[in-house]
Amino acid sequence: MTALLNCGRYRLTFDRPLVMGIINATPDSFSGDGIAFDIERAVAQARQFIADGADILDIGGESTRPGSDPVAADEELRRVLPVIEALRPLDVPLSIDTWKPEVMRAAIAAGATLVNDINGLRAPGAVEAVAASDAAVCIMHMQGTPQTMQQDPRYRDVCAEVTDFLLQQAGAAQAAGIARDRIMLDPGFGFGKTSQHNLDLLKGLHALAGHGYPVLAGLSRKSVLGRLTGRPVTDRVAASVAAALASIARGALMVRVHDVAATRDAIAVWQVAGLFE
Ligand code: HH2
Repeated sequence: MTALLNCGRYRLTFDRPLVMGIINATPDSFSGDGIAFDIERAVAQARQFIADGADILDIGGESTRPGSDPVAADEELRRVLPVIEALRPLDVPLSIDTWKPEVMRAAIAAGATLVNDINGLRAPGAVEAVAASDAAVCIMHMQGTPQTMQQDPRYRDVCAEVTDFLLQQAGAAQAAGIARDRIMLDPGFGFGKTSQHNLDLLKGLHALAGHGYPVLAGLSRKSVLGRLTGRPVTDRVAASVAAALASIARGALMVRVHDVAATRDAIAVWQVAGLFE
């Protein structure tokens, strides 16, 4: 049976791996791709991503790189709402990357149909904000907060702990009225994890995918790839594409990427070789 995700007026079917293109409406994202307050550039980037084969666009107004401070909800809204409004006519599913219920609600009202929550629906009111809509949700695992998460993260068994958390949050979401076919899970590569934790999660991704929820993987340009290759963030496209393919091989149905064209090309070759069944 083909997995699917109901995102408001869109129904995403995973008969092939889907690609989420990242639009960072921020001044300070870790990979240097932030385009805060430049709507024309956001629209141009979105059009290019769609032409390159993106299935969904993820719009974020708060950098969550290690050590970053949260931004106030009204500032985040000032960054993301004009972008959502400008991209809505492009008729591609839009995701809002936020953990704040007020941003979720306003973004959904403006046209977002997926809530991508790095905080895993833990903020008070977050579950209710999604439940009150017909949007889908991506529940991500993070240990700690972006300010502190890379200060000596520890796990007994990283795969088991991440999976337990995600299944518990997915259960709570369903109890609040969010149907199972509106839920996607993400282990949160780089969020409160050492390089070894990230690699253990990548190798163990099949176990998480085996629970029946679509899994999203976001390794694009992340520091674990810098550590593996010795390359700076500006020079990690090849490693990011390989990481996307590796996560698909391990069961991810969607990859969150900065480099849509390169990722799509690689997936196309991967598919004709019969590597995605
Ligand atoms: N990673 C980032 C942000 N949001 N959401 C999900 N579901 N999964 C991820 O792995 C993930 C995410 C960090 O990447 P980016 O948005 O490029 O950086 P920044 O937070 O600095 O804007």
